[in-house]
Amino acid sequence: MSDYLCDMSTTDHISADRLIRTWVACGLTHAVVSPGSRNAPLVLALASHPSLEIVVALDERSAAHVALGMGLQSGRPAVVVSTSGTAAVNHGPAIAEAFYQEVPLISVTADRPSEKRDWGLGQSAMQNGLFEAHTRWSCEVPEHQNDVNTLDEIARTAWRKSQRGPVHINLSLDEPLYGKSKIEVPVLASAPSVPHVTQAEQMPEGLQDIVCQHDPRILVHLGSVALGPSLAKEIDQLIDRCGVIADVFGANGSGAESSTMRWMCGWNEQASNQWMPDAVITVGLPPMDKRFRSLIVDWNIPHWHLGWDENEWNMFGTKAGEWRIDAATGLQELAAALPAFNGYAQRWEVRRIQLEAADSRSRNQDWVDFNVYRWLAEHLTKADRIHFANSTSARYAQWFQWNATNLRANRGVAGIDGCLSTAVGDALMNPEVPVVAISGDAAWLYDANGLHVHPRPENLKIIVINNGGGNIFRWLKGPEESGLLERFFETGFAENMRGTAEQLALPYFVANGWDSMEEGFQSWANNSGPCLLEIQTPGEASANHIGDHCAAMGALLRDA
Ligand SMILES: Cc1ncc(C[n+]2csc(CCOP(=O)(O)OP(=O)(O)O)c2C)c(N)n1
Ligand SMILES: [Mg+2]
Repeated sequence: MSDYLCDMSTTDHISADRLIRTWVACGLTHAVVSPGSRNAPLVLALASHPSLEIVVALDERSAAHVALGMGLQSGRPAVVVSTSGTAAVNHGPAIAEAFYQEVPLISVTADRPSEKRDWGLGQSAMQNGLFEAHTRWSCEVPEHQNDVNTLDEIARTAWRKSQRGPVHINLSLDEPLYGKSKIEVPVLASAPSVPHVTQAEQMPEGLQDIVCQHDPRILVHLGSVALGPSLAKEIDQLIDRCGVIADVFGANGSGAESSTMRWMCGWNEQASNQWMPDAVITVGLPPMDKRFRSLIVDWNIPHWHLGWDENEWNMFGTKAGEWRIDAATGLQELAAALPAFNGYAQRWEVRRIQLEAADSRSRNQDWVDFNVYRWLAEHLTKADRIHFANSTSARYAQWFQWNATNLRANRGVAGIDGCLSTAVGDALMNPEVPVVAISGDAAWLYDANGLHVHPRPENLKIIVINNGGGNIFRWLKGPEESGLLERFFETGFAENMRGTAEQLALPYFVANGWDSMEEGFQSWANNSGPCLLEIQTPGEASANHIGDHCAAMGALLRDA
């Protein structure tokens, strides 16, 4: 980027102005601000850049998730700015999520001058180092820090470190907060370049030894991958060469099995012995399904993780090493190193075909969540991106083929607290493509604040599956056995979402059976702006159905 000149009037707080201007020079295009006074200098500084898209979000928890959503597709950080006190603390959930998903994000929290922090003033909290555990880098900038070189260095470091996840800057700002000055000086001789250049590694030796064996038994698990395009092409190259399970949040559209839950239908000890590989290679986030993870733990086989990720998880307790390489390139190299025909891979392919046959033979037309998601997968043809909220939505997503370029879910920490806001950020960052958010009722109620934003994304549509609370708690044995399922776990909070939709001025459509589904969906699909389709389903029947369906598939597979 060439020299950057700013001749608008900006804040007279040099630190706020300088940080923002350096980030603009680095390539900042989007910022999210929440109302407050302490952060006014940052807001004035942002507003002095006409090229910036600035979104105002009421709720800081949503604001930070919106910024996370903006970083998803672009791989560039958005800056999210809050005032002091609990406002700042509310950036926490999105920071934790961005940390584990490794999504770029810059959080700037305004603070009181350090000498006044223990005066017991209103709206103050311990903000210094607040997010240290979940940031790639954090920094305290005192109110008297006016040295432009130091500020440039801080801004550049933040920008560079944020390529791998969130950074946090706690910026002290003293009153008066609303003063302006006109600045007409060149900001930077040249914009800082912050490429992340690291040498890709060769395949680790121990893994090479296994790959080079006669007919190796290798299992690749691709989990959720937040950034970049779908890895479907790379996964498809592996299907004939090893066993592959590929999460739709990493490789939507691949021919590999995506649901570990489906893959384990009818599972027993004999199957476990039969399918045990010599090594497991993971890419992206860990498997979603606890049962599948336990299976790999029980297998007790060497595990390599492929990718640049910083998390370095020992997912199964048998970590043999990391293969530090770009995920797409690593998968291609793995495919090239494996023989073109592999007996173990063939058995996987046979199993996948059997699974599909058993799955379709076990289906019926009951009005339950499983069939609703299936119907949506078949009918949602105009979405470029689909965001699934956590809980059963993210799990049903794995069962079906979705007609979209990318599927997303906040699988870093798997919270229900920012799923919609993340989709809002993605939609705002990419106004030219249709974005759909599919959420459970609790996740929707939790995060509807994500729509208290200006401007609102015109390209986002929402579907809420209202099954009367957290249906996932009916998938587990514990809540039911405790006798406390409905009161403390499932806890449905709203009969319907009409009121929430009205409050948010969202056109509202509802379906509560197959008769109303077609019409509700078409009205929703034909509505030109943001709107909500609520699909009301029976919770108990939906939970029973998925259990029965897996059992029916299991019986068919055992007979196969
Ligand atoms: C912030 C946060 N709080 C609590 C949880 C635990 N939790 C997981 S799923 C869930 C219920 C989700 O219900 P809903 O959105 O209706 O989805 P469903 O299970 O019905 O698909 C809860 C409370 C969580 N994941 N994140
Ligand atoms: Mg629900």
